[in-house]
Amino acid sequence: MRRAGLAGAAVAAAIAALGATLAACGGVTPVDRSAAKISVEGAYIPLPASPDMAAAYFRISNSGGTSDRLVAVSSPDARSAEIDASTATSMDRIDGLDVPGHATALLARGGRHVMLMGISPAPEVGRTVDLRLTFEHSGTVTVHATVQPLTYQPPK
Ligand SMILES: [Cu+2]
Repeated sequence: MRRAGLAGAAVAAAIAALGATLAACGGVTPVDRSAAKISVEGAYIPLPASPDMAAAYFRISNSGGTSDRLVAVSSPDARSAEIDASTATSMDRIDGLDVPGHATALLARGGRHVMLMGISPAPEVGRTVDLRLTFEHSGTVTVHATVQPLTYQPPK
């Protein structure tokens, strides 16, 4: 009886130790459920051939723990604005753009962009065009996009 008791205790201790190890390895890491925290950097517009149609590019960063989504765009300096996604052969309007927690979403040449139609006054290099970006959780962010020469390459 006594031996069995000791063995049982040893097994119990081993199981407890194993349990502690498992607890340390998984499940204990707190999940970051903090609110999305959006910032927008590096907004620019390559000088368009005509004020009727221009593309704006920028980087959206989310330093919060939960995702957010760009759901609408507008500009006080343009007749209309929309979110587009380019492919090799076409350009399609998209409903929105997800920005997961602790991640960035890049709008860049050849890909996603904000299309601006009817910019007034006509864009000139060095001038800024305001963009209003509305996010599902973070509300509306106003961004000043700088008009750059057509060949401009943003810093990496
Ligand atoms: Cu477009």
